[in-house]
Amino acid sequence: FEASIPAASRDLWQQFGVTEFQDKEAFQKEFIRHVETTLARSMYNCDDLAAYLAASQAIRDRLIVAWNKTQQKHTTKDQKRVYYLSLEFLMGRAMDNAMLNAGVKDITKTGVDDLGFKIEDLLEQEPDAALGNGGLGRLAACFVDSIASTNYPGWGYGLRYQYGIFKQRIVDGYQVESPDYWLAFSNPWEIPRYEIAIDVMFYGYTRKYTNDQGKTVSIWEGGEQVQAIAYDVPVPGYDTETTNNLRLWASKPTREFDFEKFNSGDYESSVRESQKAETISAVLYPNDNFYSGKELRLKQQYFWVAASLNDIVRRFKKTHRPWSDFSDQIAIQLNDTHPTIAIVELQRILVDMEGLEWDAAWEIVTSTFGYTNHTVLPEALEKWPVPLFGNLLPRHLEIIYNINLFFLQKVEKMFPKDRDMLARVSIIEESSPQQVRMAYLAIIGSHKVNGVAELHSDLIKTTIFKDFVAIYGTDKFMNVTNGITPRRWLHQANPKLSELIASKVGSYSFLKDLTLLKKVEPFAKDPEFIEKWADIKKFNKARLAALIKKNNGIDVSVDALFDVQVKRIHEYKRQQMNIFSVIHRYLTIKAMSAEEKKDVTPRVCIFGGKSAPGYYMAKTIIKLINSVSEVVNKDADIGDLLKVVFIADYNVSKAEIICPASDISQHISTAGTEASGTSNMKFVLNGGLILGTVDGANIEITREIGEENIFLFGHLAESVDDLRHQRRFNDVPINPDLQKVIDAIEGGMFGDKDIYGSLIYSVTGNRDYYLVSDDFQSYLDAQKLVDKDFKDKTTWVSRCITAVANMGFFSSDRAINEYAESIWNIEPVAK
Ligand code: Z57
Repeated sequence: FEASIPAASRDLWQQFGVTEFQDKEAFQKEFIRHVETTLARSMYNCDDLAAYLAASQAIRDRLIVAWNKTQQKHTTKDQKRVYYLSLEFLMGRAMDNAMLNAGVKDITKTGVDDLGFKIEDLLEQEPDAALGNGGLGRLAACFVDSIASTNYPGWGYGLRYQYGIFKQRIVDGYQVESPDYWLAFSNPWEIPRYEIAIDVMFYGYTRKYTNDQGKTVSIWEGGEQVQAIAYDVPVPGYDTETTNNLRLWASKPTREFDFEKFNSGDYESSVRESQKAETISAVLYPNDNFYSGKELRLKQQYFWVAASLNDIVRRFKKTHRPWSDFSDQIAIQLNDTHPTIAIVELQRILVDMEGLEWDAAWEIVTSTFGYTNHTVLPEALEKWPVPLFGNLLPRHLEIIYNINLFFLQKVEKMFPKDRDMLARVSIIEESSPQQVRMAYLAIIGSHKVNGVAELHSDLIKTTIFKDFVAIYGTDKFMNVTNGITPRRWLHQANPKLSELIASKVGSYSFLKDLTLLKKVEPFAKDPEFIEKWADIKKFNKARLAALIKKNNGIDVSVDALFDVQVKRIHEYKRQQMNIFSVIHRYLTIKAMSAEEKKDVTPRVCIFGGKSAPGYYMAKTIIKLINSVSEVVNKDADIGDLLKVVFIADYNVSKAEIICPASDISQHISTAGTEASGTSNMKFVLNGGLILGTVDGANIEITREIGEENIFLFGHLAESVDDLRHQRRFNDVPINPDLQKVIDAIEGGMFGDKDIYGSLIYSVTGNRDYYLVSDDFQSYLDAQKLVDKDFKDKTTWVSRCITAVANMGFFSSDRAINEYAESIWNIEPVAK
């Protein structure tokens, strides 16, 4: 490598090499140095923000040293690597995680303490890195943590959005969005790599010409160029030196922007044009489980994919291996269809730029990619209009037509008698305009396709991808059940519970091998242990109660049952059903005598979650929750028997407070609609029980923890089609308890009834697509059982302990090991 130091000077480099701080004093020295130099402040003007920035700079230095060592080692060992392509990485805060994983939590805590700060206050200063919407983005964050913690060589590739998911405020009961400019006070957790600048083209046209071998080839002449600048985020593994890389791309104008205008004297408009380049990576699209075919979104996808592939190919070419080695060195995982254009881009690089034959190139492509599907909801499946696609990426569209042609020829040979098959599986949907079906392209271009929980993986094989199973056989389709990182979601979020568990396991080894939780199972019957467990739950509930008091001004009792539903607001997740049942509870309590009220289990119903800004129905649900909260909380007849709280701006760092504080959390999607869910895992791991439907990972959680430790209700996935049909074409009466709730809303109990017209119609009309009415009775029955069981505190806590003891399977380390073995074919890097 040209820039490496001559042998004669290397001793000196080694002698003065950076060392990581090993004790409190060394940390404090670094801290003060950063306050006084990096921040140009002093002990006379160092507030919590400056102290957070200085501490994070000191920790960042450590991460960078480890990052360098890891990258050097991985380059030398030259093993196969995985690249995880995700448009979302919902990382949350970095500092606490970095301290924990690097094993410097104690020395930094006491270190800042001596200097006049509280570590908790400093941690609070950090804005969340909220570069994601919900489950899919958080899964990617847990996965990079696990890839590092299990010592696999792997990078994440994503976009460095300047604006993360919007901030949510509640004004007059309604959601109001404001921009999340998370980079305002600089970001110590990234390393800008201005020298890694990759040109990315858009638009233009393709030109055919005859090459040296007399072959007619097509070449893309781009019309617009932007630059991708790399920003590297170190991802430290837990209790290991391995520090992997998350490379996020930012868009910048190219140096030679619009020279013609520039030279013709139109300076201002030339600069204005060039600034447009920066909008590509400016903002995260705020939709979860919903596709909206905006050109800028496709631009983001190609920009990020082109930069990442260019980077990957460049790294591969430095090894001087033959192209046939490509997939022995590189695995690329597609997180949903968002990066599917990578399949086409790699084929283009190999054929158009590197001169490989089509078939040889296609073999490399298909053995490199794996595709993870995260949803069966039709409105979430990406389909790009052909005219839009061909205009932005003309050469890619040609290549897609070729891929499709060869694929359909194969299918025709296999199924000569099935006349509709070709139209059904074609990458191009024959609608007007025609559409490119990205999921089909992803399947055809990958060697493995996986769903994210068992039910979901079965469903994709029998519904949306049925024909592809007939074509490729079942081996191509598999399941990898999601998981969560126990570092953040147990130890960081719930240090007291982690400590209690460690006291019985004998060490914190369960944070690396979560199946060791099994060792606490015998203590589910130990009164002393039960009492300690209950105290910790109470402590965590008090922590959440304080947050609620601060944010909502509502007093809640820690003795009440904390009932939590926090997740993106979506009709399929059925927050509307939850709030309807809260109204039912309110009406029931209101009708009770003083004597009857004595039997009521006091409850705090806690909601949280963002609605996509343009999702009218979800916004109406938020408004209803807040209106109910308003009425119920001030009703003197109710007192502490029922409180309703909507926690604004639910995000990763709020989840870290909320998950440890729940007694019951709700995961109540219509059966077959929630691919997996991952917050269900977080809540159980923190000692709460689930009220849920037979859907997604709830099913596997039940299998692991035992059906006596979960409250399941509702119709099964297999009945959903039929129930929808019944309601659509026969006169199915609405559930009478639900009718009472609707009467109350229509009677104006929660303000202007007209606000809720369409919401009410969505469950009473002849549609009720999400089966709220069909499941309502069974839901209320399950709620009743929860109320009853919560009264027996000892048994309740005992069930929670048993549940936690059996959650080992849901570590994202397990999920990553499954991907590594059955899809990526990669090995951990030895010490
Ligand atoms: C998203 O958060 C998920 C799926 C999507 O297709 C999109 Br777009 C966003 C979620 C699923 O809804 C969850 O059920 C799942 O647990 C999560 O992805 C991670 O797999």
